[in-house]
Amino acid sequence: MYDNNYLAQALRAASIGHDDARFLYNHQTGETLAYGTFFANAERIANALVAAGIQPGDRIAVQAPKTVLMLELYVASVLAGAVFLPLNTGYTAPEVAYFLGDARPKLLVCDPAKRDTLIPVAQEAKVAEIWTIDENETGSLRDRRDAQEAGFQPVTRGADDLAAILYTSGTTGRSKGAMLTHKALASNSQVLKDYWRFSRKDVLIHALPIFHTHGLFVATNITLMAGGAMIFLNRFDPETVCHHMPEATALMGVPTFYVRLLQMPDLPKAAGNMRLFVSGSAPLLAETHDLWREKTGHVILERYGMTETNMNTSNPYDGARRAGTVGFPLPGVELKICDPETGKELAQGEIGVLEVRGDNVFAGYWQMPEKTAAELREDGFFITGDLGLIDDQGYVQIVGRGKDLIITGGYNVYPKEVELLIDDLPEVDESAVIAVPDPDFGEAVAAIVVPKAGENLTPEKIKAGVQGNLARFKQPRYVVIVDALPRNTMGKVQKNALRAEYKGLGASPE
Ligand code: MLC
Ligand code: AMP
Repeated sequence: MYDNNYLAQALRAASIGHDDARFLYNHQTGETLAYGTFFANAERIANALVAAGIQPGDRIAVQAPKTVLMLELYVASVLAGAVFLPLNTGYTAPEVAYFLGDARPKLLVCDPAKRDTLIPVAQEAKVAEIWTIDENETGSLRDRRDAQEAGFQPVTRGADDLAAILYTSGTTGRSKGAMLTHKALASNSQVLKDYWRFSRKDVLIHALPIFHTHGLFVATNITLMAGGAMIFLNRFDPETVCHHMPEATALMGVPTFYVRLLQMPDLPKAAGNMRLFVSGSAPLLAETHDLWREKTGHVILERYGMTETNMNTSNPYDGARRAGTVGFPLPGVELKICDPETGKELAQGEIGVLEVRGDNVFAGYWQMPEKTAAELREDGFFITGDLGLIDDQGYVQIVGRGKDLIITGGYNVYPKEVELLIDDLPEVDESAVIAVPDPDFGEAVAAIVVPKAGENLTPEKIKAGVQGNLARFKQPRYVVIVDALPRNTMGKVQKNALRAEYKGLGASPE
């Protein structure tokens, strides 16, 4: 089935002959969806896409709340040979304008509540079709799906064809679209399914957003490829997750999930029958790892990945899962530690930049050949920008980041993007945006701002000034007004000095 479409075939193989098996329990509606219905719905949507003129290779942008319909749209997009482009629901209209202008999708599917704001943005980017995801708006994705028959002959797609573009922020402030092929997605999920022993018996609690690698390509693809089931929550809520644990087997989350779950009195009892807890997208503190083991008897399995590469390393299923490490390179992934200046491979134990190569690695940045050439070597190794080492037992440890990046609750924020907006405010001379430790989100965004001479600048003015242009998670949680920024002899702002000076900000009340 779906034999001529590389990824669709991989996603469907395990459920052929099991159409009545449960794919998903929808916590929001209380409904259960069988595999057969899920794929029939995806086929209906694929028919609707083709009827609307979507051609192979066309981009389909989606900024919509987490619903099963969005998952069906993802699979429909694969079946129709289109390129799926999910967008963080937190992005403001100016941020969406950039993505649409860059990717030039033919269709935008959006939240009905955002339709009026997004129409002019989409028109500006010459997006041909704008559909709301659901609700009784005429022309919603749901209406179009329901007007179609199931049954769809997939568009032929091979290993190297694009299945998705995921935007990831860049150090210059301009986001880059990582182009992900059918093979990159299918091969990585296949490896993870086997490495983490996912099977038909598994029931995964799905509480992650589905516009990023973790929730879409790791959690969803693995479940589909194992023929397992998901308990699908529209957002993370520790109480609801605990409530569902007794009927589940696995959870995938960012470290903030585990920090918050540890505060639940019911956790030790609820976690009893679970078999696997996976953490990734940001560093898991050894303290959280240890507390989790103490309270639940389970050892969290930490893995390391990126939008550009999907998953690269994982702690073992059977062997020791070591706190503060991200385990071993996955089967099929080559990983080396290189000198940041020369790119030469370093000796075991030395700290350098992680470079990875394998089927999992992306095909380049959308319409950015220079950026692609700068980060993806001709021999196929991708320069991750993460700093780490391989210890004497082969475990990879991430010790820092060569790139100026903040990860807050699993979301990435590139300081440059925030600095550019703050610097544009009329009262501001300059700014530096840094990460400060945060007990809940791991890191929080802090802006250190120098006002223009004579200006009466307050933190509130800065926060209000960036609000309309930046997703909430990128907005500075802390703003400090200073007379000058520390600089080295070359005139470069010393962010390390700022990070040291303001490291206590996240511990004090806002
Ligand atoms: C929400 N807020 C955040 C935030 N999430 N601020 C900073 N960082 C975040 N991650 C804001 C809210 O808008 C709100 O603002 C305030 O913080 C408190 O919100 P909350 O109710 O506590 O947040 P909640 O909705 O519970 O969300 C927290 C979260 C969520 C951790 C559940 O952020 C989340 O699901 N993160 C997962 C991200 C993810 O999937 N990353 C994977 C990327 S893929 P206000 O103003 O209203 O108070 C990747 C590759 C890989 O990295 O390796 O996996
Ligand atoms: P993204 O661009 O959203 O895909 O984020 C990828 C980045 O998240 C990586 O480059 C790492 O810096 C970070 N990351 C992902 N998993 C881990 C982990 N387990 N430990 C430390 N950092 C991680």
